[in-house]
Amino acid sequence: MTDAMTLGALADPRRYRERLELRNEPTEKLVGMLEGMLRIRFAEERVAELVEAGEARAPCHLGIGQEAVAVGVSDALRPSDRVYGGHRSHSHYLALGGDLNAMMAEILGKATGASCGMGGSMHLYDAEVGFHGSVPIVGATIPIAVGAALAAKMDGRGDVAVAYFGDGACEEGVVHEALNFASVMKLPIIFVCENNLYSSHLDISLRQPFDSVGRFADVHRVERAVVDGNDVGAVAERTHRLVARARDGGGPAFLEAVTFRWRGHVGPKEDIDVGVRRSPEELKAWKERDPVRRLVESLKIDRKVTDVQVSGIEAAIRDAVKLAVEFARSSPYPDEPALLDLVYAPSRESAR
Ligand SMILES: Cc1ncc(C[n+]2csc(CCOP(=O)(O)OP(=O)(O)O)c2C)c(N)n1
Repeated sequence: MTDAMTLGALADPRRYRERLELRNEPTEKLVGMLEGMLRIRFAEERVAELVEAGEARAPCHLGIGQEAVAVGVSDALRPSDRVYGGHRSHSHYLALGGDLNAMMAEILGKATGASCGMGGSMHLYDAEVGFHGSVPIVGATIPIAVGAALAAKMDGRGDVAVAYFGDGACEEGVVHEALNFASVMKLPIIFVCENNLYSSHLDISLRQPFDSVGRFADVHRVERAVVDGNDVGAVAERTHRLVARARDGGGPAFLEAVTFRWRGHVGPKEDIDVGVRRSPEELKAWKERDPVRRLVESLKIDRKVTDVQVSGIEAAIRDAVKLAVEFARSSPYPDEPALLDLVYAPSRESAR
């Protein structure tokens, strides 16, 4: 058993709780990251309430607690990059600047939603910000992201593709095919694995001989990095390096961000009575490694961002979330013809 196989202290929720090392990042940028994480957290907390109230009826997989990964990764991206997600992708979409109104409307099944109300929480899409889609089938967007990386390489403009997935997805063969192909073709893609130590209700120790899934990158000669996924600055710093390398023709990379989701696999509850080995103590410990709290406390100490400023940011984001829900509620459901009209892209003839 080597260090390359195991996450060690990174998987221990009693570690890595200290305030963040903010390096020389400008305060403005760090506050932007805080806003990004709060936007995701408050939006998802509201989604949880809508699910509990029976108003949101599509299955919703919440990533509360994992916000630093998407926000850190997105810091290194530009709108012409091509990003793909999965079933737990509210954060990936929002961190790129995905439209909050369109997300809430999609979750409520409305025609103004990101997928015209046809897909729900797991079918988000906003090509303008570089989010080219999420689907529920575990691992399914990874080969599509590899194809997008091949296209980006052929276009020659230095764009990259990003595939987000979880540790459970690494148990799908397609991940290994994708890593192999990306390596052989030296594609500009970053495989971002949010290792939250669970697949559905199963702890990783019951599914894998080792807890670091980044080890799969090694065998395909793909550059690999492991990072504390609850440290937004560390995620951003690592991603910047890997993205710069990929833009420069250096080939693919695998970023394993270690984190934890506070809610159950699907739905609003914490599921401490469902998960195998998911205990109240473990969850409590992970909540203390909260990526939002760590950044707020660090900002307050190092940059003299005041409580009043933080409260102002929180209030503005809560307002935006409230307005998004109102927008979604007041939007119409898709009309009947949309059921067939939206199945295929328009033909060239009808698009003319
Ligand atoms: C191909 C396929 N197999 C199984 C499922 C059921 N399923 C949905 S999410 C999930 C767990 C995925 O775990 P992970 O990839 O670690 O992501 P996380 O849920 O932790 O974010 C499973 C088994 C599915 N949607 N698709």
